[in-house]
Amino acid sequence: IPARSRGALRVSAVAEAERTATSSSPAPTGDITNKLKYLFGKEAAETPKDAYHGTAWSVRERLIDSFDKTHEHWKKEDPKFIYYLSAEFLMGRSLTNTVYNLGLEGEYADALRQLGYDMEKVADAERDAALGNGGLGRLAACFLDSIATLDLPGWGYGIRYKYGMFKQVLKNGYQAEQPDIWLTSGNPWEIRRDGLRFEVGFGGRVERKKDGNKEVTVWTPSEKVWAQAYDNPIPGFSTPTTSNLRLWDAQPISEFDLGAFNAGDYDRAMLDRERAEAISAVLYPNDSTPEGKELRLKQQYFFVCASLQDVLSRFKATHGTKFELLPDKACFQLNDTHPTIAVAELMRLLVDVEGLDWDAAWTITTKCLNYTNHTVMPEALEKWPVKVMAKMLPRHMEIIEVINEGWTKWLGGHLKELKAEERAKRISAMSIIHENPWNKEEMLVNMAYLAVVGSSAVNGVAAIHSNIVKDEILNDFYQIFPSKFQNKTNGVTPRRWLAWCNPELASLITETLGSNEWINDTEKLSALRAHASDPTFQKKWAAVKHAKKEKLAALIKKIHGDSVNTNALFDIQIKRIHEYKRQYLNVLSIIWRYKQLKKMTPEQRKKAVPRVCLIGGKAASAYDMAKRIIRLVTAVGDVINKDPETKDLLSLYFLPDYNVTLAETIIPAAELSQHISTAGTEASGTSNMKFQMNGCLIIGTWDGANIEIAEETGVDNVFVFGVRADEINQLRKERKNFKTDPRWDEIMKDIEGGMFGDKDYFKPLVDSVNNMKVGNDWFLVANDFAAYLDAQEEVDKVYKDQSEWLRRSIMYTAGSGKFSSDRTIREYAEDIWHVKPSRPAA
Ligand code: 475
Repeated sequence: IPARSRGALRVSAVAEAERTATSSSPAPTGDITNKLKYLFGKEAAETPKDAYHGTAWSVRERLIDSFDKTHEHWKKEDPKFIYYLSAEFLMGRSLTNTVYNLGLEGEYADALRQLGYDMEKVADAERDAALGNGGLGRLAACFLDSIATLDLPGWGYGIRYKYGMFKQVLKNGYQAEQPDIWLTSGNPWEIRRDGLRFEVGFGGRVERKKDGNKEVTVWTPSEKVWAQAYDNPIPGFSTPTTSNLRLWDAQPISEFDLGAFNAGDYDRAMLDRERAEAISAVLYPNDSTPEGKELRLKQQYFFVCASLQDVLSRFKATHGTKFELLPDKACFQLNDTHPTIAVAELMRLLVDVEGLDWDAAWTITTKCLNYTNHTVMPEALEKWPVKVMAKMLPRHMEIIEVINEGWTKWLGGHLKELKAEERAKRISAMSIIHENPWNKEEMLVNMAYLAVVGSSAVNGVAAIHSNIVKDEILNDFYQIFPSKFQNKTNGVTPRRWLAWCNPELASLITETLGSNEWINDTEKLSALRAHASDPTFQKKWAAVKHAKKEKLAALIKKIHGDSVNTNALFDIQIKRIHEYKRQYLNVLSIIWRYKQLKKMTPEQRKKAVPRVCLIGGKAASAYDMAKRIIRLVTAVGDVINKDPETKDLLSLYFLPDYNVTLAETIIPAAELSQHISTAGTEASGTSNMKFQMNGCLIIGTWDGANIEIAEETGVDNVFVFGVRADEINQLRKERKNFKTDPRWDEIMKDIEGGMFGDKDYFKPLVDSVNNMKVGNDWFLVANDFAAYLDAQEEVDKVYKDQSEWLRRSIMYTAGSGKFSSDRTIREYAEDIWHVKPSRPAA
């Protein structure tokens, strides 16, 4: 019996047997070959890719059956729906997840075996759907898994980018970007909904007209495109519910200008098509910094407009024009400010198109919308120039002006106790439309302010972050509407991030706990605590980790051609490259470690803890400093990996093109993971939760969800170091008095002196942290350096005591119950959305 069919999957295997007994679906083997023959013109699966295509198109039909049943059920029941509006969904691969969530793994694994294939190899032929940058996009994907698994009526809405997150390659150690062409072989996981499309307009003019005695506003856009719907079914686990991610593709209204073509103007003939298709062509590759480009606003409005029209048209089909019922039937979660134009668009649809009066429309709008903030980076708070907005969305700009007038007037009344001058100051500070502080000529629309004013609830994504949102970022608003502000600590799906990516550990857990119920109820993992110090259990636990390390080592060998020491501590930092995430701090400590090893005698070296350090992540293409950090990693790696004296004791590899699939191999193999952002800068982090679930120890700052992870795991089990969030402001002010550590000075000299080559290229990096004048070393790398080295020393000490290390490792998994996205979604459903489960019959 293959490992995957045992243990962890026992319960679903039973469900599967029951399902096959009653199912009318064809036997997978024949179906897979049929799909290959009739869809791909192939007589047999000659390659894993063929086998993947046949399998995926076969599984797709099961998925559609389940999708249809769910949606028939919901149509009949008419429950309240949650719509998750997000510019990004970082889904990764679908085959394994679908097969496992639907409980079909045994059936398809057997079928593939008969065809001479192994499921894992076949799954490997799938390309990632990388329609997101990082944290916020992957969170949206985890949320969809939980929404379906909890039977909550809900959909995701987003953009069907033709090119997702760029592919990162290394050229001589520098990042280079290549387009992500992911749709070329067709996408079995989507259904194009023929005829389901909405018009989306841009630009043009706004006029008042008389309709009887009523004055109506008519917007005549100068440019129009179709938003064409593509549905991506989202299977829940261990439930008949299959929910939906509806993505919009931009298409031209007129196929092609035959007149222009006939006149010989071929370029003009294609112009409309190109302009339209550009809207959903590319994902902006920025994480935590907004892209102030017009096309970005166009993308945002495009998907919001189509999604709202879609929801309203379904609402009208059942409830006609009783829009006062809308808040009982639909609510929207704005994933960061990217979909915030929804505030103005819902107003436009209700007032201009449906004819509601302004106040009624405003009540409905604010009841339906909620906003999540995902970042504290001040530069990331989106602001659109009024000029840009007025040109592209003239009616929306007017609506925002009216909203702002109403809001500031209301605020004036609310603050009437204040002295006139103070009151004026407060109002101007909270105005949705305000001056650009860097350019007094320019007026800006502050999207976060619009989101707060237009929403019922506003939340941060970890306890500390929600406090920062209340006390700093949106403090003015918090003072006015304290009850709007909430915390919803992030979570990750335990299906993809433990059960499916680490079936060996999942089996061990299921065997130990006596059932696999933990997959739906991660609080049950806490029962592992009783086994944490049991040597027999520890041995089994260690064996799983070792097997996963071997697998990762094989991948490193494939990428870099080197064999790494699998008895070494696997030390990992994977996330977007950003100064605030401080990959730089990590590299500096690796340099220090290397220098120490070099000084040791052979005897001393025998006592050193060997480490394999891995760093992965993409730098936004225009983020120069982040690219220099990547180069520093590869340059340091080039030196130390070639040193025969130390290479078994220390190696450093950059893993290119970090993505969801790579994470699924890296995380189960990790023993130590790094979450070392400057305190107060990482809103939450979610990979920290994935590592924790997989029994990986954490070295981290008192930041984001690290804090809650430490509380659940036992603070003493976590390597916490560095300054706290409340010290940051003071420390930044005192930069010039800061005395750097002598070890730091030495390393800075090494880099400047060219120990790793490329010294000119690294100079800005050194300068950014090494000139202790006001404003420099903004992320306090130098400040935390000594404490970080101490914490790393503590890591070595504990690693030498393997039974203590393993005890902690087990305590991590045992303490991870809180960080299932099922918990997070339940909280959203109860506290914000007020949606209830509605499960179709099996
Ligand atoms: C946080 N992305 C993590 C995660 O809550 C947190 C911003 C602008 C434009 C495009 N993308 C963004 C983010 O701000 C983002 O992903 N933020 C991340 O959200 C989920 O766990 O700490 O950095």
